Amino acid sequence: MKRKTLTQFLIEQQREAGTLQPQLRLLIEVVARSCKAISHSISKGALGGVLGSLDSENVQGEVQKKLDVIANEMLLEANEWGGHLAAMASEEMETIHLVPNRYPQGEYLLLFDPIDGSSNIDVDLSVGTIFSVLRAPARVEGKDVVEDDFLQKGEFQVAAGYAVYGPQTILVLTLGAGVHEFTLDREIGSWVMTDTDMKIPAGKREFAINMSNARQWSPAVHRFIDDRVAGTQGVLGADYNMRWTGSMVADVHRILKRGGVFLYPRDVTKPGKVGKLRLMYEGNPMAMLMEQAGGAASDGEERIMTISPTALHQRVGLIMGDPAEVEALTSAYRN
Ligand code: AHM
Ligand code: MG
Repeated sequence: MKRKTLTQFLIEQQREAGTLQPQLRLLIEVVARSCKAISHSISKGALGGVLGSLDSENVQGEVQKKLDVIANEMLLEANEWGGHLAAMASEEMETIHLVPNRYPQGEYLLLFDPIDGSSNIDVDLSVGTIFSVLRAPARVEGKDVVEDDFLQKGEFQVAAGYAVYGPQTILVLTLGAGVHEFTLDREIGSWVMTDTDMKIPAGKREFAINMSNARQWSPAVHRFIDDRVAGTQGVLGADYNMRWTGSMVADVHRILKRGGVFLYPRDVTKPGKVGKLRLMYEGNPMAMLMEQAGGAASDGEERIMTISPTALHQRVGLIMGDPAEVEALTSAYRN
């Protein structure tokens, strides 16, 4: 069977399904091409001089890895000139990056985490790139884009996806009608479709959480995890497995392929009870993918996709994956 490339898939969506705007098609192609270049840089490792940290910190006060900055630059440069974007925002930049005046302005806004799980880079474990696409309301009205234009609920995303740089380099994408997977064929340099209409397998007993944060959990999360750790000796009467990679992209990809639930719950010892992960370029795109794959995503009380954002880098509690598991925990939060 001849497999479809990402380009063929996108052209089909544009021509036959009529569901994909040309600018959005170009945007996805350019992001995918950037992910290819990022994958290439990562795979060179020490030989390419790309490992290690810089002296700088990002807006979240986290030490930047060299690759955080390299990947951020690659995404900015590749996306500036095509005429498909009005502005970009990233985990690595304090404020938004407007497309320079010398280039045409497009209708879309792009948000990304250039390297997610960057603590894994230097030890050769999986990392990834996460992205989210919104419409630029200001462009439609002929105005300049400002940061507030980005503060849209996740349900307004028109596309979302991630690349995972693991044993294989894989791109997972949704345009709002199913989730599709493409594997990078390095010999021909193309993204080739390897899975389509992905659905999270139901009822798989596997959870992902950083157990070392237990002191920061709410009683509901404690109960949820205690029940699963008790296994056959507890109320659930079945054993559960745990996996934690330290890269959300890798954990989410595993959940899409073989089920389970991911948790980075709110830290109840912090004022405002915030989580670690960021809503706009981590929570929202992953929530859209999860829901498109038949899963669910919640902060414990509310669907991630309906949270009204108040800041570009706002943090959020995140519980996502198998809808039955998400419901089991959110109902515990309610009680
Ligand atoms: P990053 O975007 O700065 O790499 O941080 C996000 C990562 C997620 O990929 C992962 O789930 C989490 O941080 C791991 O956190 P921890 O160090 O608590 O295990
Ligand atoms: Mg991240």
